[in-house]
Amino acid sequence: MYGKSKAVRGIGGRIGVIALLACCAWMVSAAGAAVTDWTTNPATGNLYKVVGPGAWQACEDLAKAEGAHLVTINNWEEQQWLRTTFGTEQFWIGFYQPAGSTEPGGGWSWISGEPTFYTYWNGGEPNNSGTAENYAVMNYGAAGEWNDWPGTNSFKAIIEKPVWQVNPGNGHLYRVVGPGTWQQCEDYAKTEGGHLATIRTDKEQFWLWAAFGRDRRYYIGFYQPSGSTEPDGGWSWSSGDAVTYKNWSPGEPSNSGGAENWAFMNWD
Ligand SMILES: [Ca+2]
Ligand SMILES: [Ca+2]
Ligand SMILES: [Ca+2]
Repeated sequence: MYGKSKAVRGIGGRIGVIALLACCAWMVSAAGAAVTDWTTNPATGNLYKVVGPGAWQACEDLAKAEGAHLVTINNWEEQQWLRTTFGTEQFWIGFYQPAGSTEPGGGWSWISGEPTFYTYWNGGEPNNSGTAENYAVMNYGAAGEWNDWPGTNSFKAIIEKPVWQVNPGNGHLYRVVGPGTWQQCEDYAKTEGGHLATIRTDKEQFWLWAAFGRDRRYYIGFYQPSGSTEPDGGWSWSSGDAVTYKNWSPGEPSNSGGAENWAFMNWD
């Protein structure tokens, strides 16, 4: 299990890293119920289906009744999977512009609360054409690009339900979020009652590899508070747990680019 995986270098400072969220053992897992009308996206593990047609808020209300939200499109892979799976008609997605935002591009947010990182607007959109175009569809453009429409328009909608994986070794729940900055992902984790993943033992590290793979980088909850001695002073878990395990790649932490204060797994 210690075999070195293929390193994926060159992540670049502009690119957000996917994060592993861990949640408390007392949270009830939604898994287990036989749900036949949902489709699982193997890349995210989450469940998706089409509801509506209806106004944007009416579709979000349908989603909430199912423990879901209108879909959050986190990256190009998810965008393409949705189009391949559900087709090319215009669907409401969970992207919206809160009242008072600067038009036409200000304030766009995911109703799930996930970090806003990836967008795929059609050329010239969002344009707030007419009045109050504050809600987004996918598949407006020929390649699936997004448009802002008034929320009173009627479209079908794609909804997305998060699926947590249970680590039988500790009873904790985990899922992938992002991409986003470390802080964005940690803030989102807190809204779910958790934190970025804490790795306390080699067993927990191995389970994360088995569950989420070694070929993508994931932020974990390890960080270096400001004012710490570089490069290895002060490293702490955002959960507040004691530091009982470290799995730095040789030569890390290096602070090589300056201000390297947040850790991800699967560097090597
Ligand atoms: Ca998503
Ligand atoms: Ca608008
Ligand atoms: Ca528009």
